[in-house]
Amino acid sequence: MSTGIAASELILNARGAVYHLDVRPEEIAHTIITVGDPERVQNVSKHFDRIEGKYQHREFVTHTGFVGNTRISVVSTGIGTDNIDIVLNELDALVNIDFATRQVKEELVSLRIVRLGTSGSLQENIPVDAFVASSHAIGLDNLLPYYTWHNTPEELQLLEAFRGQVRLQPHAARPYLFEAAPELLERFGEGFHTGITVTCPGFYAPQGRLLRGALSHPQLIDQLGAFSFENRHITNFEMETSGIYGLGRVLGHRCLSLSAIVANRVRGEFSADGNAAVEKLIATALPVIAA
Ligand code: R1P
Ligand code: URA
Repeated sequence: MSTGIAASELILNARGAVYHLDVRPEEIAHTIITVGDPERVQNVSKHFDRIEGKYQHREFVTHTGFVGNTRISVVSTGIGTDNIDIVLNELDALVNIDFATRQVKEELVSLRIVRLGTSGSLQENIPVDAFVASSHAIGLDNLLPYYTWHNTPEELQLLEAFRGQVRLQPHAARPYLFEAAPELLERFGEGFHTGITVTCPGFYAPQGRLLRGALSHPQLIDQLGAFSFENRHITNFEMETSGIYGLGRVLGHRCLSLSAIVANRVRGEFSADGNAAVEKLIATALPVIAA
């Protein structure tokens, strides 16, 4: 029998927990909520009927508990798809690799992963404090090109339209696209705008924001907002969704990203109370996720 995945690849600490998350297999649920801000973890878990365990290492805070009979873990990812690479791989390892033998299990678990985050709107009619459910994610970041994956014909058509309408600088990353898990997306019709979310590799110039310096692509916000293909539009942008949807596809997990809009980039407005909008998103989404 092989010795399994090497110590340098699947890194376990003295507690037998996975390297960055510091969580052991029995400590993680199969329904996962991800949030960017570590402080937001307690804002989700305070709605749990029972908290079973709390774990923390670096910016990765995990609370596992129950809403009714549904066991849920809420995990903070920090900002960006580079952190999503760590969180999605370690969540997958926790359920799909036997830590004793270091072998991939024969029966694989498909996690349900829902991001509850904040985002900037690219449409005048999607105001601050509104909610968006991401039907698709387009990645302008550089994470997924390090993996291989399969797209559906519909995804490839939409991606082709995007590449035709939004011309990025030649040295920028090549955009990629994935759809949400349909069975999760369909639960969030009422009270949510639905559309394509663009994931950017930064908050300032990669989202067309300029405090000082100069933008290489000053038309970015206009071009993203004007994109249209078969009545599909880009609603918003943020910094994690493409990595979650993309690694979800690679590893066989079902993913959805929900956002509270805190900035409207067309109107130049920012929410007067973004924390209240996020709190409302959590209170709205959690019972639906747990159902
Ligand atoms: C930027 O301010 C951060 O906010 C958004 C972006 O994706 C990025 O992580 O999400 P979170 O509020 O979930 O962190
Ligand atoms: N998060 C982002 O990434 N962008 C915004 O404009 C607001 C929140």
